[in-house]
Amino acid sequence: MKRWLWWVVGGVAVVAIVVVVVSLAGGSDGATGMSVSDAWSRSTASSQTTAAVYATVTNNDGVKNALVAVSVPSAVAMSSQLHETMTTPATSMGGTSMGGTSTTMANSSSTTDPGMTGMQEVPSIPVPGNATVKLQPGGYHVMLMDLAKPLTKGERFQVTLQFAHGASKAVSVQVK
Ligand SMILES: [Cu+2]
Repeated sequence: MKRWLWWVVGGVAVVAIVVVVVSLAGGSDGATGMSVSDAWSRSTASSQTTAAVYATVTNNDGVKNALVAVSVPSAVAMSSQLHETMTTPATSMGGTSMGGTSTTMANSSSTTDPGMTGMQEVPSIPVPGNATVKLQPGGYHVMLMDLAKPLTKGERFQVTLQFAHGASKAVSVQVK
């Protein structure tokens, strides 16, 4: 191979390495190392006073983190909470579980009938290191309480997610 060609190959290699290093630095940039994507909510009927927000939360760091709080503009809702949806096992009817487990939803006004779905507020949503946690129907979600007005399909609003480690993150939520 001609000498000048080696210089070209070498040059390309150097450029490639620089690009990789720069993009890696960019990936771990965000003060928290957390990224949030696909934030969405269902449109609501005028009679609805609450709504759930779903999203994909990714921890780009090797250190475990957690979603610990969420805030929402008062123009959207009065307050917001972290929730977990749970289905009561139909087999628990008759109560083979003594005490403990049956008290988990005692504070919830949601139904706790066996086989029915209820939800409760949780203090935090854990996000293990280098892992992705999905806030999705049937699982974790952000609950908007006392909506200021119905959520209309196509509109967007912002919520701010607060993580245990690092800065908070403003997220644009798409109403579907
Ligand atoms: Cu909820």
